[in-house]
Amino acid sequence: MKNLIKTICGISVFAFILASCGDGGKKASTVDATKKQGFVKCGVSQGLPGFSNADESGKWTGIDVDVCRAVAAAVLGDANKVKYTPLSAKERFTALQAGEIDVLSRNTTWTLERDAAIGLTFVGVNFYDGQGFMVRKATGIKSVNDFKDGVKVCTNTGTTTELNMADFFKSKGVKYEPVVFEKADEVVQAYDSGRCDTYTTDKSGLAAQRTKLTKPDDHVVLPETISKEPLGPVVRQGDAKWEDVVRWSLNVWIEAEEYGVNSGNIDSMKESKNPAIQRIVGAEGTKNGEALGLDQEWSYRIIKQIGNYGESYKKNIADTGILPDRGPNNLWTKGGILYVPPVR
Ligand SMILES: N[C@@H](CCC(=O)N[C@@H](CS)C(=O)NCC(=O)O)C(=O)O
Repeated sequence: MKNLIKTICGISVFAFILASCGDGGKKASTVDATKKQGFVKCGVSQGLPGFSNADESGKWTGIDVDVCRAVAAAVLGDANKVKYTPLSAKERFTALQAGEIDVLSRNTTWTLERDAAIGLTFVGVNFYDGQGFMVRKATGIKSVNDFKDGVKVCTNTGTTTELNMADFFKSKGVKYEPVVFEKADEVVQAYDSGRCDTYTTDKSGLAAQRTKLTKPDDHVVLPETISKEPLGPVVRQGDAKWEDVVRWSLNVWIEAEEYGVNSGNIDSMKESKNPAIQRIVGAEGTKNGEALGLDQEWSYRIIKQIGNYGESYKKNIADTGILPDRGPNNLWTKGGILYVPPVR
């Protein structure tokens, strides 16, 4: 009997949760909470140059940081109104589930399990990546096919990297020795000090972390890519209004580049006769802000204060020498795969 009551209670609690969250969450209110607290609660990495990285004064920059800045510009009118919480790969999802942060923008791969089974929602992709391997040039290793039994592999725990690495070596029939750490800097140090034969993570991560090695030029990233790592911002499931705000802040940032709207020309673009551009800049009579529950200037502020996606890429990733070539992260109109739904 006791058990039966427990079960019934269990179900009713579950049903209650479903009833309150299962309507698509239009009434949940991270947008309102954000306005009240006056800043966006943004989860970032513990330091990954080009993506999310703090300088000595504590100023965060990077293409992942710019996603949170865009949301702050849209919702609060000021891209600087962001509180950053640095998180390891292992901590990041619990922090979002627990409400410690409201958006996770931290080189995080969109996978089925993360999207469907842990109460989270991926809103899009801000960087298309794939997993690679870095080795010391002196090893003479030129390809992943050169790895032999006993190869020591350094990486981060709580990542897709760990899983892909296991799949990869299994499929090759190579016995490998994983050397895993929670903090990325521990991985860098271990690899730099020679504890591992290779360092594996997203290729963007390898390019960024290579800059931290004692002698970056002594190392090379192998040509093969062993996985798909679409990286993008994540929110909690069940708050569709917030999800939409984050998704369309990301989309307009990318679409602005497609239509040649940037931080330098946006004021003159307000006079454009092209309806697509009028929608992107929030010109007179456009209704996108209203649809999102924001004002008409939400997208204007994103582009004016942060610039478009291309400007962010150039500043954070190309000009810093991390990945000068845009590769797949170029617009679909320029040979890449960046393609966002239309802002209309
Ligand atoms: N994209 C992969 C890997 C993400 C990841 O955490 N990579 C490490 C190595 S680049 C990292 O970001 N470290 C930075 C940090 O922990 O602050 C995932 O989502 O699981």
